[in-house]
Parts: sequence; C-alpha cells; structure tokens
Amino acid sequence: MSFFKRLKEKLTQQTDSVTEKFKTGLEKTRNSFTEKVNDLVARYRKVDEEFFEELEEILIGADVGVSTVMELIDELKMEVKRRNIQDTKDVQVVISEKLVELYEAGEEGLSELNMQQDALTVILFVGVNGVGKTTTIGKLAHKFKQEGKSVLMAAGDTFRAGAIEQLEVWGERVGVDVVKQSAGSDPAAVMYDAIQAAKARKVDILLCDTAGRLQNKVNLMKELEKVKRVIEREVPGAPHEVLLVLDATTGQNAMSQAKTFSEATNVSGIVLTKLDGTAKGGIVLAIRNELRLPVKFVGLGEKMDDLQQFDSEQYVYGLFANMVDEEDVKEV
Ligand SMILES: Nc1nc2c(ncn2[C@@H]2O[C@H](COP(=O)(O)OP(=O)(O)O)[C@@H](O)[C@H]2O)c(=O)[nH]1
Ligand SMILES: [Mg+2]
Repeated sequence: MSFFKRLKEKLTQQTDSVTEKFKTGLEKTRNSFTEKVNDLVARYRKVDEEFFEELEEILIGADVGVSTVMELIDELKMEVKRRNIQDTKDVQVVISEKLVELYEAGEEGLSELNMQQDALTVILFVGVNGVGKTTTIGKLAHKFKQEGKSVLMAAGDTFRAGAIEQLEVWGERVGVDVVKQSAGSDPAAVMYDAIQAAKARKVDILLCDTAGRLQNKVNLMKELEKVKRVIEREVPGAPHEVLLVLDATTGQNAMSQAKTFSEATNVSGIVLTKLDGTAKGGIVLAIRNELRLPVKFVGLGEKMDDLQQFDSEQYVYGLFANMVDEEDVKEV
C-alpha cells in the first residue's frame, strides 16, 4: 500500500477535529511549501542533481534546518535510487514518507507526557517573553480538565506587569484556580505555596508559569534553577516535565533559545506555538533532529482548544493535505 493511503487510513481512525486543526494550523506552511514543491515537480520531469538542489533550497526556506536538510536529501537520493524512481511526481510521496521517518527515528510515543498515576504531576514551563507560555498553560489546563483531571496553576511570572492577571483570566475562563503572590515577589516562594496547595487539595496536575525576561540571562537562569530546586525538594521526582515554549515564527532565534535553556535546565520537551502564524513550519523537524528534543505540543491558534499534542503523521498530512486527499495517488 502506498504511504499516502496508509496515512489516510490512520487518520480516519483519529477524530476529524484533530486532523482539521492540523490542516488549518499548517495552512500557511502548506500553501508556501507545497506550492513550491509542486512547481518544482512541474518544471523538472527527471529526478536529477539540479532537482535535488532546488528541493534543498525549498526545505531550507521552510526552516527545516541546514543539517537536517542535508540528511533528508541524502536519504531521498538513496530511496529514489533504490526504488528506481524516474518521475519527479513520485518523489513527493517519498518526501512526506521520509519526513515522518526522520522525525520519529524509530521512537514511539515521543509526545507523551510523563504523567504520574495517583500522584501529583508537576509541569514547569520555561521560555522567553511573548512565546506563549501563559497561553499554553491556559490551554493545557482546559485540556486536562476536559479529561476529568483536577488542575492548579502557579503564577510564577511575578516580574512582567500583568502576568499574574493574565493567568487569572485563563483560570476563570477554564475554571481552574491560580496560586499567586503579589507582583515582584520571589517566584520560588510562589511555587512553594502552589505545591502545598496542590498537595492539600490532592490535585492531579500543577502547571507552573515562569518569567521569561532574557535581558538578564544569568539572573533568569538562576531564578529558574531556584524554582526547580524548590519543586524537586517538595515533590520527589518533580518536575516531571520541563517544557520549553518556543515561538515558531522566530525561526533560528527559537533554535538558539533552545540551546540556551537546555544548557541551564533539563528541558524534557518543546511546545512549539504559533505554527498557524508561519509559512516556515519546517522548524518542527529542525528542533527534533538538531536538538534531539521531542515536540510535545503545537499551538495552532489562539483559542482554548488550539493546542494539540504533536503527531508527526498529522503534521505531514497538514503539509501535504492536498496531495494526500487526491484519490489517484500512485504507488511508488
Ligand atoms: N496565533 C497564535 N498565537 C498564539 C499562540 N500561542 C500564544 N499566542 C499568542 O502569543 C501572545 C503571547 O502569549 P503569552 O502566553 O502571553 O506569552 P508568554 O510571555 O510566554 O507567557 C499572546 O497574544 C497569545 O495569544 C498560538 O499557538 N497561535
Ligand atoms: Mg506569560
């Protein structure tokens, strides 16, 4: 069976709304990327070196990342040879197939969160200002509540004006309490309070917001260390996840932020926000391949239910939906 047919069959087993979210959220990338690939395929009839060179440029232009693109192109060349593909049209299917392979690299359940059974799970969110930490926490609180779990949020951004209120607005919207102190107070003390409250109320999940000022990198990293130490001390094994939030529209900047934060804290996964706002959604692959970090969630819009657990097949469908939906996909 062809890859596209298998993909389609898999997607029909998932809810339409998830598929629809990925498709809509990746519209800009799809329109830009797929159009370029289609155009390339139309201009070249034979798969040759020049064809690959142009494909390379298209992928780099979509923020896939240079070393990842090199790897991908090598794989594609081998596959094209192995299957004796002559027609450039058939390469399109192989590209999407290789994208999923490259992302997963044989690993399963990459986007699963490390959730505790019958015990408190603490998730810490880090990242610079404006990337979408607070929004993501609000969306996740909503998602967990819908799954029947009890949630508490900690207003650990005591630095930015209005940050506490912003989290409270989300709290009201999704029906989740926020533990806070006054602006300017020690975020580690907020975490301490929040953990005591979470324990007393026996909640399932505590979501911890943090400040993200990067003007003073050393101080920010020290502050995060302290916050983490308090969490570790109060809940053995916690934080169970340290999610680094990155804004997909910032491209290489997001990559360098990831390096800085990974050096300072043990980042366990990425939340990639604002994928809906970029035509360069290839950054997902660069993050996975170059930083070896799994993308756990993607932000596909500003609304409450616009946060989705990352799924490489849904993602590739989002990129190639027009082609996958064509009925007469050829077997290659
Ligand atoms: N389009 C879009 N906007 C988002 C997404 N996630 C966050 N935002 C917006 O990004 C802005 C900054 O978000 P915020 O949560 O305050 O960032 P923080 O400083 O990291 O806490 C807000 O206007 C959010 O609505 C997303 O996935 N898509
Ligand atoms: Mg915030």
